[in-house]
Amino acid sequence: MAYETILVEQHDRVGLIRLNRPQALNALNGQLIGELNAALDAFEQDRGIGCVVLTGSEKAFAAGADIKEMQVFSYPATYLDDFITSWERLSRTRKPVIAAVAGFALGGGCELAMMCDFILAADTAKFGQPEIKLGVMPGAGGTQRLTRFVGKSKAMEMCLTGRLMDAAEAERAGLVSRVVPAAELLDEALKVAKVIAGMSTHVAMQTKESVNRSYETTLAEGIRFERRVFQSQFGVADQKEGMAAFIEKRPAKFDH
Ligand code: CO8
Repeated sequence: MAYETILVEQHDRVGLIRLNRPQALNALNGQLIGELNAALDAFEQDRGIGCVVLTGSEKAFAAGADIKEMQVFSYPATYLDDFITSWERLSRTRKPVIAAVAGFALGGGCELAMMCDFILAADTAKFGQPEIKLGVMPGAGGTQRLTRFVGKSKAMEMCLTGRLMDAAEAERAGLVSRVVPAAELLDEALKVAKVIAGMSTHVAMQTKESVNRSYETTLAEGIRFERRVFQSQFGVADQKEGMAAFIEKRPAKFDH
């Protein structure tokens, strides 16, 4: 499929998606989200892909939903068309997805990054939920996911004032896993993604599912879920290979 608003590449077993609307700081419009969803579908179906990296440009991961497109939206059309639901396809990706964020990740851009499994940030990254300045509130998980990442006080301040958070603060607050120099961001993200893609893909997917379960259930239920999945992994060849490789002091060769 030919894309106009994203660039798609494959690096070994890693799928790379770059948001690419430079004239609008990668503002997210319907076309971009449609193309992003199609690229994610393709990577999900491709057995040759074990991990996905989502990134933007040096200046912006994404400066939010496209305000020029949204300006004319009406209610009840947003309700009838279920505006936003299809924008959350990223959060339903079963394979691991890393967000590599440089520059602005604002509004829907911050929400998109938070839908990924973890965020690697460049030292230039700036995160924020400035929707309130536009007379609306975050609509793609910002009030929920940001609160879980950074706690109520900081999330509330950011959503109520629109204040941006720089990379250092985002790391201290637990929004990002690590901060790296901007020039190294993509290489580092691809390196980490290749490590993940080298693992057993089904074990990586089940690990992701289990960590995500911790947000949606009680501790006891989550532990039970983890236990069942862990036990089932002894029925798959990758467990025999991984443990034999350790004992034989050689790299494991997983059956992806
Ligand atoms: N939508 C449309 N166009 C945008 C957007 C945007 N969100 N952000 C920037 N642009 C455009 C500008 O209009 C400008 O275009 P032009 O040259 O034609 O005027 C171009 O990008 C460059 O932008 P600036 O000149 O403003 O660049 P600056 O470096 O001066 O400023 C900022 C950068 C601070 C990022 C500034 O552009 C800004 O404040 N942007 C808007 C940020 C914002 O409010 N984002 C929230 C949008 S609402 C939202 O995201 C709702 C979420 C809905 C769900 C999404 C699901 C994933």
